[in-house]
Amino acid sequence: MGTRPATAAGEEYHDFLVIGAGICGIYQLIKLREIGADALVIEKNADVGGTWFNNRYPGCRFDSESYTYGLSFSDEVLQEWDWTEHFSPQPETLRYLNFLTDKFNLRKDMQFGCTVSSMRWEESSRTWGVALEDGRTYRSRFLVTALGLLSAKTPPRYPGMERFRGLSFHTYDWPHDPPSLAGKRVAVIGTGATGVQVISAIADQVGELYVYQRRPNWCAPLHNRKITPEEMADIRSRYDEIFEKCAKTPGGFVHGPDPRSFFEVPAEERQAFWEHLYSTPGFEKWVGNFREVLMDEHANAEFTEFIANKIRERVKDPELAEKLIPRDHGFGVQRVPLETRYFEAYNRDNVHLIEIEKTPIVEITENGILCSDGEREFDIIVYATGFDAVTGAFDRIEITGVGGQRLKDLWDDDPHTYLGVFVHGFPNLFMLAGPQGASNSTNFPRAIETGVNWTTDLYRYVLDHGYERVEATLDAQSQWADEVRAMYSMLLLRNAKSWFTGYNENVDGHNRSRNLIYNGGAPRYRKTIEKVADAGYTGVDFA
Ligand code: NA7
Repeated sequence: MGTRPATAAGEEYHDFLVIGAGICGIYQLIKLREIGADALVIEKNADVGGTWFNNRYPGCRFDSESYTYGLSFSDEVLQEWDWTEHFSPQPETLRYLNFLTDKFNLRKDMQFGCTVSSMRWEESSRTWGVALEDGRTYRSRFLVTALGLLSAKTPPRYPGMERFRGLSFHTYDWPHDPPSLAGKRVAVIGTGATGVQVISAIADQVGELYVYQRRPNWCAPLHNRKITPEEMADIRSRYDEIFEKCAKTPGGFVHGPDPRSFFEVPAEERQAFWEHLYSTPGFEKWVGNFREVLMDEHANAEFTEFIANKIRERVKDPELAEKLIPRDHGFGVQRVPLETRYFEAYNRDNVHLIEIEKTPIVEITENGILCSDGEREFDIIVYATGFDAVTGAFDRIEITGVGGQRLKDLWDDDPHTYLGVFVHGFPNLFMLAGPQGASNSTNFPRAIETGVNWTTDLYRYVLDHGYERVEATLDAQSQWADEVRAMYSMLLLRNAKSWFTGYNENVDGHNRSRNLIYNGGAPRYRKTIEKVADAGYTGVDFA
């Protein structure tokens, strides 16, 4: 790296500063070391793990196959690590990330307890100044964000929440020393992927469980099971094949769309196919379905009815079953929560459903929750109300670029990026899980590996040429925004009120759709970024 820029007293300098020590930051540090770069990772938590460090609620686990979630870059790691369940539970995933960290001795280039409050571009030195909440400061030539897609929790904004005398927390903050649930009166607000996992896991542990449901979700069975040693040996022998399959599917999973057209397959055969899908593990029923299910209203309606009937079969009380069936959106246009006996939980006497669209929550009281039909008392209230997805983690930091432009203001209307990696006006800032990138719509680590390999090649190119300033052009960014917008328009999810469209009523200004994610699929994204690199990084200016 060229000359070291001047730093203020007490300021720590590194050529690369990576923010976040989740799977993304971990992999980026490994790759930065490979190219001999001077890099430091700073992380707000007390240790590595990101999502898997924070989310410790009961039932928290992968919805993607464990062996497709692990990083593929090291044969040694693949050979050494054993997954014990097809869909790994949180403690095991956190152990995996610690295993990686220890194996590559990463902690020596990581600092914990670093909550970043601001990141400011300084044009005169072509560096970034980063300040922490506790006053510590850093300076770097290049800044890499690995902030996570779902790391900015959004509790609801009910009056009186601070008054509640029992225990209450967002699922992201489930206490590391978990509270006893035995015999407790527990409320869970929210029925997204998180709420569904919590509800299923605790229904038989608590005294009484009240589920406060705003809108039901289309859930489908996970079909998790243990991985036997023989199965693990088989998986190990097939890793190349598994990762190759993931590389070819739009979602980066082992599941790819059925090659047949919905319209070519006779109705009876479709039903038989769906019965089969419903019995298979993981996201097969979502992303292994006919493509038209996610693109065509008629095809979507038919599969949606198939799933509604499954709910009717599984929930004993027919009236209750109808309440658990979504009415405002079809299957798969929002993130599909995968579940283990979720619907059966409602057959238990101690589980009760409160439809808050019919009897809205008025306030949280000292003793519980007051709805329009009266108050219920609780020992524990769990807010499973989701996240300010993708941009939330950026918005919580004061990020200023060229001429003092605030990133939050720039993205206020809609996020703008080039390839999900760059933002014009914010030189030397590389986003590993930024808006409009492929990681947010696919199996995260698969996309991260692609993205980090690509950015690492870019860093090498920059270092080899002695460049000190890298910035995407406005033109390239506008074209990318158009492409992202066009892809939304092809999918039924464009109309959904979910984090896929950046919709979140708990955040000012986010109760509308935004073009947050890249929906073109992993292979197409990979092809695009490879083409950009092969052509000498089109759309990027170097100085
Ligand atoms: P989600 O999927 O955004 O779900 C949030 C849930 O909380 C959903 O059921 C919401 O109802 C409900 N919600 C949100 N705000 C409120 C308020 N104010 N009152 C009542 N209910 C509310 O987040 P998750 O944490 O479940 O999942 C996030 C991702 O984590 C998931 O996609 C996986 O990738 C892992 P709504 O449906 O909006 O009516």
